[in-house]
Amino acid sequence: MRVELSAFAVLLLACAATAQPTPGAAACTSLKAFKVPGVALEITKLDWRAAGSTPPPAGPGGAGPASALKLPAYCRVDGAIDRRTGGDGKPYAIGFAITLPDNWNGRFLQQGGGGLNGNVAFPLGAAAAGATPALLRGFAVVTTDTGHAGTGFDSSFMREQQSALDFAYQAVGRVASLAKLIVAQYYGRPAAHSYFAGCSTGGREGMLMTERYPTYFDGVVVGAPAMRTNFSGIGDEWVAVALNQIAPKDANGRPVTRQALSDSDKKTVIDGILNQCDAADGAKDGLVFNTKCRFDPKLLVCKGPKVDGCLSAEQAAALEKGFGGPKDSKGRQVYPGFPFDTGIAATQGIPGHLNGGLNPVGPPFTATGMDVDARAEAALNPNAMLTMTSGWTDLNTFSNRGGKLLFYHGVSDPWFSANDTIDYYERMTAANGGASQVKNWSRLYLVPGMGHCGGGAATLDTFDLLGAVVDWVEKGSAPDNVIATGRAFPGRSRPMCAYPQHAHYKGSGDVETGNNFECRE
Ligand SMILES: [Ca+2]
Repeated sequence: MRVELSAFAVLLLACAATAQPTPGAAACTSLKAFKVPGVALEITKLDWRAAGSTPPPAGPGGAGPASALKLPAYCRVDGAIDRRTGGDGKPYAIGFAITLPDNWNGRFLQQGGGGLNGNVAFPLGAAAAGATPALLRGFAVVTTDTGHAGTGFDSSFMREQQSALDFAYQAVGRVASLAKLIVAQYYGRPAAHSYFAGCSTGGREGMLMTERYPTYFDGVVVGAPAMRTNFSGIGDEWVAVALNQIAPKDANGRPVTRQALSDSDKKTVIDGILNQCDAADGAKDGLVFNTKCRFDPKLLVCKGPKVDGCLSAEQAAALEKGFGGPKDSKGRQVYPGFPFDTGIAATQGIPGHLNGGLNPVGPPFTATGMDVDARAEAALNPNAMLTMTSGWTDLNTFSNRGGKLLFYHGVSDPWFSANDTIDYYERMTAANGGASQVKNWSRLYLVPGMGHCGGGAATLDTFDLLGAVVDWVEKGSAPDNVIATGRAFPGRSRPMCAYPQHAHYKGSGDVETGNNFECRE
């Protein structure tokens, strides 16, 4: 009997061991004692969750289809590095969180932030990951507040020296190093490959990883990077100013930017863009893939009096001026213009420029004039320059060690112009041996109809560039066959073509099917 009991006990233990995933809850708790010599690290919370939980609703920087997701079993570690009292007397620390799935795929992903950060987003890895965020694929995922706590666009932390440096570039590097050590400790071996993916501020951080930390990551996905907000702000306001000059005024005498064109006029413009450019990619499908097509507002000017269905000469001129971007008194382009695309009258998310005037980070743009020289001069203040990632283009350490870099940008993005990312990509290409070399490790994808980092009434904004960069890094398989789909067009697919190519209809076969499109210049 005693023997039978012992056998039973062994069986129970075996069952418990089987039911207990590896590394599991106990391993999660054991990270409490994790220390790195010389690092002021606090582990503030350890939380193991069984499979089937759902992530919290997406907050700033945590974009993704969070609510419908069922997460795998994971250990979440929350922590803080370098807790201190700042030069402004306020408390600071670099907050971070890392999710460590039981069923680990051997990979590490750092998730980029959003806006001015200031919060630790749920480490999910949803950016450019199609329908399956990184955590669900088995990546260990880390996020960080980059060194300050804050909400919205309160930028007061930028006046505290170390906090500004942390937001600008130091915190992401520090968190990357530390997270890799936690991963190695938890699983008993380091991650085989490391990735970074983010959009907007997260895109800027991705660029940092190729420019300032070129040995840290094997693959980086950069979406709509906030690479020089000091200049994009001038570009945004420039469009509003051009429209304000012809806009009706409110009761307080302030121009109402979004009424420079009536709803009917906005439709006329969008229809005009489609009439002039939709078929330039071989298919009249509501998506303008051939961004070389130049929409000309002048072709929409009324032949007689202004009526619905055509534009006044002043409206056409304002569009041309606004979307052409600001130039200084010497004729130098201070910020590229914005492309004419089908999402420029968007009302969802950050409104398109035709519904603009609503400055995303401050009061509405009501000016009817702009001293571009003075603004360009002011943009060069050291604090604003600190966060610029548009200058450094030679990525030889990153590329020579096999790093792969993918960019994506919505053509209808009203905040940061896709043209500015094109400009960086072309300068980066020139600085790294030209297109014949750079195509071996970097690509840029333009997404027609897409707003800032996602969304749009007519766009295919679901695509898996995370999987693409993994395949490129680990299998040497270049991202030539990435497919985009989207809620706006159920059943439709298109290939993602690397700039300067675009998805072009072959001329026969189902126009809904991506297979019937090819990449052409
Ligand atoms: Ca088309």
